[in-house]
Amino acid sequence: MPVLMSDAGTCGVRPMASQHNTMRVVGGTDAQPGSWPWIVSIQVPWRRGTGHICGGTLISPQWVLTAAHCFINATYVEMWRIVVGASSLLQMGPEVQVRNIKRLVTHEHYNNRSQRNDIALLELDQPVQCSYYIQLACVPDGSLRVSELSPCYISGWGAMEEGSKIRPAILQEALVHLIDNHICNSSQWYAGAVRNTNLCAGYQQGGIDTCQGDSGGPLVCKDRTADYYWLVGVTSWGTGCGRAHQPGIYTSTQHYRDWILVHMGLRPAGQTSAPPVSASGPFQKPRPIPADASRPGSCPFPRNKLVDFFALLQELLQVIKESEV
Ligand code: 4AZ
Repeated sequence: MPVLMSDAGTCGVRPMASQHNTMRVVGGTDAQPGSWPWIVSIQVPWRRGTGHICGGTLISPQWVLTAAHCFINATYVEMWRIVVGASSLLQMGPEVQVRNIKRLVTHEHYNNRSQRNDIALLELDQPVQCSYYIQLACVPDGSLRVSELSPCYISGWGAMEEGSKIRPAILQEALVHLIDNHICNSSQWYAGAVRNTNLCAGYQQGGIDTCQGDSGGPLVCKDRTADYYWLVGVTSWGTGCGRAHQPGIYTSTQHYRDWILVHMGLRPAGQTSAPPVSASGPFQKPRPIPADASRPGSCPFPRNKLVDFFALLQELLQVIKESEV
């Protein structure tokens, strides 16, 4: 039998994206349902409104990657809600799956003054089932040349204006540019506060940015050669929102891939990854973080994407056949 995919399934695909033109956050637009199938809303049920406080990203059926600073002074974390597969937080359809947190792992060297190592993992009480609305993001290793990727997108249910207390019901998305850390660290910008474990993304002139409530959520970039997305950043900090020369700062996930694997129990501590040459370089393949072998739930490649692929292949064969006669 021909094997089309590994047991680990897939990551970084947007099964619903063909349904809309791929074309707030500040300066963003409403995302279509299923546009960003790895984003989750982290909610504190006893807070007013939806209780949304941070975003996060599904990286395996039972694990969410988010920001450590979302959990400063957190209490009763096991009662918080993780909402997966949603677009509107006020009208959640049958595609939405809600989980509780079984375990919170914040980075052991997170510093809340410098925001160094602003990264955390959440283990869900039950794995989610992947669907057209729920997919895993791909976490790159150190060999991916992230600065060469584009386009890149931010998304979240955070404030649409700096200082605003109103939160959008519908997920907001925006296109952003990666900005070189040297530029971000110049004197009129962040003057050296941006580390090499950070990414800087947005616009020199401001206007489009993440904001309060977007923290922990994804910064993703499309692979250069194929139709899938890499989770390159976790929304971390910035001065205000949408200000000129003060773009959003993200925790660079590729620097933490080993930390992630160790804390998910998938790699013994101390063992560092030296990816085989075939798996490295800009053409790194999208590898989902493998699911715990003792538990169900990989993310199968979406059927409609395979159907699209075979339809295209058939068309191509037809063209070749016709050009031969
Ligand atoms: C925040 O407070 C926050 N403009 C997140 C992102 C940015 C600023 C603040 C970036 O969670």
